[in-house]
Amino acid sequence: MSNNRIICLVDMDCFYVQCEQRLLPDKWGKPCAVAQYNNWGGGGIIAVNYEARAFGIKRGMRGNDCMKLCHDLHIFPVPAKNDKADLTRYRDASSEVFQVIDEYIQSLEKENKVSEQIILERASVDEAFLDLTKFINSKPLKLPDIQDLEAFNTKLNYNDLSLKEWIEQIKVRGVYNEQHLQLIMGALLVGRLRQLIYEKTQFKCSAGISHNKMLAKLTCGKNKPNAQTILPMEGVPTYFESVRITDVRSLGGKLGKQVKEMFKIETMAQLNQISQFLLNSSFDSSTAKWLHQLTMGIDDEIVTNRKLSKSIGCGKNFPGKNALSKPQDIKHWINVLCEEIFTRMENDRLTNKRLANQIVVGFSTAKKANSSKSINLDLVGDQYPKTDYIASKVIQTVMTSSEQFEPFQNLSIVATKFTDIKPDQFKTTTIDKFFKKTDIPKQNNSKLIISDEMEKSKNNNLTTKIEEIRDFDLCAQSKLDTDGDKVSSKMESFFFRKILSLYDFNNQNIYKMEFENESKEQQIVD
Ligand code: DCP
Ligand code: MG
Repeated sequence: MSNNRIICLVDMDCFYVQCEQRLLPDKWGKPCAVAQYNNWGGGGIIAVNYEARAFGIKRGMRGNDCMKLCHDLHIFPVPAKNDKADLTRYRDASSEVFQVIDEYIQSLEKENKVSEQIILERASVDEAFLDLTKFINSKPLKLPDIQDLEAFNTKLNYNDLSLKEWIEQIKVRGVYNEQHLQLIMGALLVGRLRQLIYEKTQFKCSAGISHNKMLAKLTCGKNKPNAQTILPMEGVPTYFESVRITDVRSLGGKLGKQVKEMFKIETMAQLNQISQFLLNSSFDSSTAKWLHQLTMGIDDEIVTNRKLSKSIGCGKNFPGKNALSKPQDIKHWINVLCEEIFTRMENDRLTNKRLANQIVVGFSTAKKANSSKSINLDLVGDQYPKTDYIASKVIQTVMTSSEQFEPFQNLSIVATKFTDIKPDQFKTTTIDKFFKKTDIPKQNNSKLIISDEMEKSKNNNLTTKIEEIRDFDLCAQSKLDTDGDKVSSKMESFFFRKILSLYDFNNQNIYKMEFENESKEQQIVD
């Protein structure tokens, strides 16, 4: 059945702009944009709020051109670190939003005394799909007050009917269409979620409520900002007269372009008119069938239970004369990117108890855009190798590729192929509780002290862990100023590894441990 699921998409409105406005509240309600940190032409615009869009300002324009369209435009530069964009602010804000969504789902399921009824899929930094089917099916269906829906700025995407007219029609007919009621209940649930997101984060968002991912995504954009739009199956044929093929999420790339050019058409309604015979003669049978179903608003793609992003990536462009031609420059930037990615991978490992198994290095040259090479990390156990090791592997891979003779116009590194660390495998979670955060500044010969608790368990738990890491004796590289009598070399290597990982991603902080018996403070000389 094409309409037996209730799928929603929640998408934050002009997300990066809102993140900046929250830090500078004077700017709420005023035309604003966010520009990439480089200054050429006033920076490249990557996010535009709706007040600025009214002046014709769009993503991809240069800041200076935007200022000509709107003199009052405020342009926020993307924060920069190590001479490259630093997106931490937006990622953190995204985590806040997902935390609210997660808590909301948990509260609904708790109320219903069941778990895993609602599926949440993180689709991007500011988008989430929700499959509400099971939850809604477990509730008695009833038509809510129209005011409740209007309070959430709910619209209808069905010919030119207003929400009110549609609901009146439903009432008059007396026989309620189950799918319509389910959509309306979905809209109420998502409306409450949007309100909660606003209350907890100050961010406004929009939502699409329909029967599958394709329709939810399309209809979400229909009445942005700060609105939600219901698309019933009956609304699809008329709506698709105005939907461009390449606006459909699975047709945004090469295939969509190919379809458009092949049949000289623009819209989904036009694609619907292409006969199955013609589609079959142009594509393999499964693609042809799938394309035809899309044109009828049918999309079977499931909402996957995924609260975390599938990859962690960072990159930098080197346009024009900034292209990297010298090996030392390429090495420098690979090191910078690896430093960033490793910090985020480590954070992710500890927070989300998972490990990336592959690194994909991407680069473009004037001759060849978007080359990529994969590196398997060949992980043993529950930890990553050191940043230097990852960086050297990346450098080796990139420098031995034939493209090295062409200057690099961009470089990117993406960590991917995540696997969960099984609880019994994740040794550091049990060890982490022994570490206390301290505010000792980086340059200050920070202290390494083992806690009482750690000492007590030294003979069982910890000893095993130390044994397990004996193959990683980093003693020789260690900057740890050890007292050989007090600390065995195995212990040293363990501490050094531990300190390294904690130190690396906290950057400014070091973790503090205390010896019980010796009350001896070991120095880490930075
Ligand atoms: N983004 C980016 N570069 C792009 C697309 C997006 O840096 N090519 C960033 C900036 C956006 C954020 O990701 O604020 C979310 O992307 P969206 O496509 O959801 O765009 P917005 O949230 O800005 O606007 P909208 O209200 O249309 O969702
Ligand atoms: Mg958005």
